[in-house]
Amino acid sequence: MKKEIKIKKQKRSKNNFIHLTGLIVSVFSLLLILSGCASKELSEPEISAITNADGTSQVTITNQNDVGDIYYTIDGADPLTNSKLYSGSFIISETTTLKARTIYKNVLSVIATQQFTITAVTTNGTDSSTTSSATTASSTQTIPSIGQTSAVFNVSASSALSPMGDNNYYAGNLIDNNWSTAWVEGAAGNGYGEYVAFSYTGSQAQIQGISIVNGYAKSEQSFYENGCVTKLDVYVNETYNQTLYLSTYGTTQYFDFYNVVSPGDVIKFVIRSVQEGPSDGEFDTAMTEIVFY
Ligand SMILES: [Ca+2]
Ligand SMILES: [Ca+2]
Repeated sequence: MKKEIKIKKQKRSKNNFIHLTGLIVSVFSLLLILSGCASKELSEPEISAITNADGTSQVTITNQNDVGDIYYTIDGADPLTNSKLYSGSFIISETTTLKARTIYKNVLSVIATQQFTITAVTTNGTDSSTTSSATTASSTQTIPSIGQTSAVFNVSASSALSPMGDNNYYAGNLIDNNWSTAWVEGAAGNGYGEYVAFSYTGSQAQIQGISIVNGYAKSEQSFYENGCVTKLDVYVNETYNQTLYLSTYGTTQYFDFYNVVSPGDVIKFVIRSVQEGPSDGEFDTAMTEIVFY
């Protein structure tokens, strides 16, 4: 009997050993899987921004991964874990470069970078003209430049909708840094072929991009009551440069536009297709802001 018990005990301990080995193998596999996850690449975070009426930018950064925290800097340095930890949207009120990345354990994502140019408007965008034809206004936009820190544009349009009540729809509304005002084309039809032209009156400057607020972005209602642009052809001094494909929403959209402009250069935006708003006898196509940076 004693012998039998011994044998049974031995068998049991052998089973335990097998179970223990299985457990170690499982734990080891789990560690391998976990370390595999940790070394996986992290996607860079997505930066989005809304320009406030006072010209400052409300910035939101979104983690594109299931794991990790977002760290960011606004002094040009590459973000690390000793940088600011992102905890919610924030305001940028000075021209600066925002850099952000996702960090999880020892894994760093690629850095997402966005240049913010806080525009200083020194002249108002109100037109003295009361006609609904070509209208002009000028604005000072701060852009990275060669030899100077600001650039001056005059803006004019092929047409503008006639003022209604206290509201006007002149081209100057594109450069007044105010989301409550918009340029609305005044031509018959949906605005195909209508344009706004920015003529540069500063000294030589380097432009890196264009930001556009499409449609009549004053309110959700004004946005849906007017058309917005889906395709905009850009011409520099009457030479075709590129076509911008705009999204049909009323927040800031950014486009690359590397160009050196000299005094007298004209950058023209021609409407090539639109998303029509409801017709009230005419289709009205609007844009709220265009800024070079
Ligand atoms: Ca405006
Ligand atoms: Ca029209």
